[in-house]
Amino acid sequence: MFSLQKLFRKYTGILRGLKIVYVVNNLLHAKKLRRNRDLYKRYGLKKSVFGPIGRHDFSGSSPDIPWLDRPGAEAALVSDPHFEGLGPEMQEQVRRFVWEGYMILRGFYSEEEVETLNREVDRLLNSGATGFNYTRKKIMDSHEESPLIDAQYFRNPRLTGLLDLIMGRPVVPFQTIQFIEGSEQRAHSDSIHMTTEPLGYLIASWTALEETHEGNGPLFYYPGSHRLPYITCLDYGAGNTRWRLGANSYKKYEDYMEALITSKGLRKEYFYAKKGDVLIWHANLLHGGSPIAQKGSTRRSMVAHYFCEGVICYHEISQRPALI
Ligand SMILES: O=C(O)CCC(=O)C(=O)O
Repeated sequence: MFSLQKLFRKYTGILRGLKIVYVVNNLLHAKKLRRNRDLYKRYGLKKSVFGPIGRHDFSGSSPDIPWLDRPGAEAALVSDPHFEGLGPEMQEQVRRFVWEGYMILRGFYSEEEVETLNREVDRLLNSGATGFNYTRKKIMDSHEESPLIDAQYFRNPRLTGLLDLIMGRPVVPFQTIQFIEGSEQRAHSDSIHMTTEPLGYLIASWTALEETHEGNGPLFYYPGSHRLPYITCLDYGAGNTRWRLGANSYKKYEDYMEALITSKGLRKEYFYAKKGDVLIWHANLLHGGSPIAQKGSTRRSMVAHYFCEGVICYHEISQRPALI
């Protein structure tokens, strides 16, 4: 069962567009998905927990908004006892998250911690315990093969404690992605990939495992873009039908976002990071990876995504429930 999941990670063919394939996979993971029954009931969703799910299943917008996205968020933040306990530098970063949708933690991991992680990823790759998925860029969920990655980086309590504070509820570690070279991914928000109902209950951390510079495809983001409306398949004409995902749905999404960025005149910033720096971004912050200008250069990094407790988690692009 588990190896089927692994096989599909590398597969790029026609099956990826058929909703029934995901339903079969959902049934193979019935135990995980049964837990969603109470959540579906709570949010008034009258459908099987094993079937496809998408934004179209929810009517209107939920009144439940993450606390740092609400009007008056900064005032609420500064009067929170947990915020008071942070040092001035961290406080400034958390305020930045409210207004700009990201925060930067310089030197969060030491040089030694970074090298330990790099060695561990190499060990997993060399032994065949892990490998690249169908994108040929991403190594998915290496924490499942490595207690070290799981405990010291993915579930690092210094990090998850901070994420709990930012989200206003406990986070649920969902997935990790290791990169050896830059992703060269066009601008997107994570919310199209990992969606929640109510919206906004996802957060990501990005850790530099190598210095980034103009040549090796640095991460970029658009400060403040998290305050734009959430874009879903309903907005860009994904072309999904009852049985199939729309052809080139993701490409259509990327084109739509590019046009949106131009029409809004959004300002692009680059994250020039040193080893061990961490960037945390909001579910709706537009970001991506720059083209690799120096061909062959590496840009080792690790991304981790966290959902929150008590919300429905799914994948808007592939219209399937998240397997947590
Ligand atoms: O590391 C990168 O270049 C981008 C990663 C990314 O966009 C993501 O994981 O959502």
